[in-house]
Amino acid sequence: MRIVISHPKAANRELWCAEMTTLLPGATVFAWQPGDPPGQADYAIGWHPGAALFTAVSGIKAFFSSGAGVDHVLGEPGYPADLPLIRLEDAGMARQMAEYCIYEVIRIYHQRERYEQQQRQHVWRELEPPPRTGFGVGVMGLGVLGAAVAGALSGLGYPVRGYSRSPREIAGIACFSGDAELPRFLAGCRVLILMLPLTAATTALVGRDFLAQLPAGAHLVNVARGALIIEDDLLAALDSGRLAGATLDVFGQEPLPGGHRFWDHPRVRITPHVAAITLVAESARQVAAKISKLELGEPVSGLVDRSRGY
Ligand code: NDP
Ligand code: OXD
Repeated sequence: MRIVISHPKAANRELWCAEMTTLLPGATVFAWQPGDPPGQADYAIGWHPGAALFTAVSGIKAFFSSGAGVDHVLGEPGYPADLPLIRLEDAGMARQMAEYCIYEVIRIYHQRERYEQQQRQHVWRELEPPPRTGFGVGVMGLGVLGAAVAGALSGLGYPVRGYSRSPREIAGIACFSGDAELPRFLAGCRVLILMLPLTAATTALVGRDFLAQLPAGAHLVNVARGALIIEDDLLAALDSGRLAGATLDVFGQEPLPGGHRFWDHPRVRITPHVAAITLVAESARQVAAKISKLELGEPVSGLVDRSRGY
């Protein structure tokens, strides 16, 4: 069996090659990047595969995304229409996501930014905490990662509400779904965490009308994909103070250009797409187990439905 690794970062290519060689000792694992000679492989693993991979390397039976999202693959017009696409499911990302979101929610609930401001001004003043029961935290997207984030926040006693495409039932979470329930969901979110995949239905979902349905003074946390948001509309809501803050891990253009207004906006907190990074050793174990199943003709989970886009 031959496995090709295609990743824009050389260090990741090397790591994936080493891990997969150890896990599947009978396989020949090799890295490929544009400009390399053509070859043959049974499976491909990677991030942002260019169209060239699929013309240069023949025989690929399935492509494994080295991330949870698959927009980097489906946005590639050269990706063969009938090639099965399998994504990472958790693989150590759920805990990272939960920690990232808990950290943000706790900072917001406990008004840490205001205390930091007071410290700079040498002000000793106790601030009234908002009533916990009214501090609704919304998680939009209740999949593998969203459900983990919602569960972790609920475990800390925050009143958590979740939103998904199809109806869900999760103990302790008020679940909403579908277009008709979106206004009611948004109206109860003092903090809204975006955990949706980027698809045709979610692109530019978060615009002026959407943001206007959040309570005044709400915070937005985007750990999903930048293109979910219409940036000018978000900036307008932040400029006016209607939205109290935004924590952004992902952006329409990454790296975020140096001159972008987000960088210096007093209500924006930025991290460079690190909310949940791919842990290669753990991810490789998941992919190797799935390849072994496919070789036995068994079904695997994490198969992307191309018509839904996730
Ligand atoms: P899943 O596919 O497991 O879950 C997706 C969830 O979104 C499901 O609950 C689904 O609904 C819901 N959903 C999809 N489309 C819509 C829609 N149009 N309206 C409402 N709900 C919708 O994904 P994961 O939880 O594994 O990952 C989520 C995303 O997180 C990834 O796609 C990726 O973009 C991002 N990510 C970001 C990282 C970072 O470091 N910033 C790291 C890893 C992932 P339903 O339940 O009905 O199917
Ligand atoms: C992912 C990501 O989708 O890192 O895994 O964004």
